[in-house]
Amino acid sequence: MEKGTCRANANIALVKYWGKRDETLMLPQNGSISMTLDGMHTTTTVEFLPSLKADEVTLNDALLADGKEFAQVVEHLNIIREMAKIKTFARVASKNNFPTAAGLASSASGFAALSMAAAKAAGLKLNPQELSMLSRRGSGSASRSIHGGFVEWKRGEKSDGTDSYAQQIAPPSHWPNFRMLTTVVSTSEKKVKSRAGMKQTVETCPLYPGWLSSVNADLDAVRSGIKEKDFHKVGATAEHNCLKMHATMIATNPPIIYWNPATMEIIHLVQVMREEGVPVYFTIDAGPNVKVICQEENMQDIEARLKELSGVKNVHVCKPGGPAETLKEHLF
Ligand code: 2P0
Repeated sequence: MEKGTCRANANIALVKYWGKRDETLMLPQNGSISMTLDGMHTTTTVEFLPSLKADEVTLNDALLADGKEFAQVVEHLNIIREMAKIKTFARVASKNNFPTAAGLASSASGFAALSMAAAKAAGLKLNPQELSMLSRRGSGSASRSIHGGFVEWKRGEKSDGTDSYAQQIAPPSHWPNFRMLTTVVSTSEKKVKSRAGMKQTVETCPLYPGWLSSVNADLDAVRSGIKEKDFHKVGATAEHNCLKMHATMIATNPPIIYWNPATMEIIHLVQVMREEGVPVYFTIDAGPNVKVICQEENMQDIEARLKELSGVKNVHVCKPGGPAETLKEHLF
């Protein structure tokens, strides 16, 4: 069998995925919309080798020993082996080009690259819709990293998940001056992982029904805002959507508070800049790092103002990026 090597970019949600309706099939309670990030990617090579006695996985050149990460990769390879009707173990090498501490979720780019590379190595011919559904099984947000530009992951209605996959809303060329500045305020590992945090929210948060009943309006606004290139509509809706998600986290029992003082400093600065007339908004995922949303013409000033804050360790500038792709050069 041949080797498969693929590369997928990370993504940041403008309308968030928060909560599952099926934890095995990784089906979401609500749809979500993201921007794929240019140049923040994972590259993965997979080869199924009859000589192996077990799967062998390296991440950033370090062998993954038994542990949660290794188990998740093996579980995902099992899904692909079942689809391809093979029993062969695989060698997997995966590398992120962004620092793991950059405040970006590597599970989205990681499971998209792994799905595409392993499907290719197993001889499966999957279309983007099937690849998105396969990536979803590894990590929900990975379903969106198959596509470039602005992407919507449909909630779907069916219990077998066959209608829950991501589709492109617009390619990167549609809105090339859209920018996402990822500010790093903390590099320590978060106490509550997204998977556990969303489960606890669904199970214990009295505000969660409010989240669900308002998210479709946010999806409509961000989807049409992207099509119309209405920066204010997209930014304001994304910011409000993120605050609603964090409100559900905070009102969960026990509470999950991902923010730290530097997070608040950035939120305040964004509000001050907006009062000064600068079109700028923020979004925050399951952690303290803030992603600042702006357009290229205001980017340099905003970046400089962010770097003046004592709590900001680093700022990474991202444009809309391309889809997951197959590479000819392998990692081994
Ligand atoms: C998102 N997050 O839409 C949301 C916003 C975090 C906050 O997708 O359990 O790593 O693997 O499906 O995809 C992070 O959750 O969770 C995430 P699993 P995932 O980007």
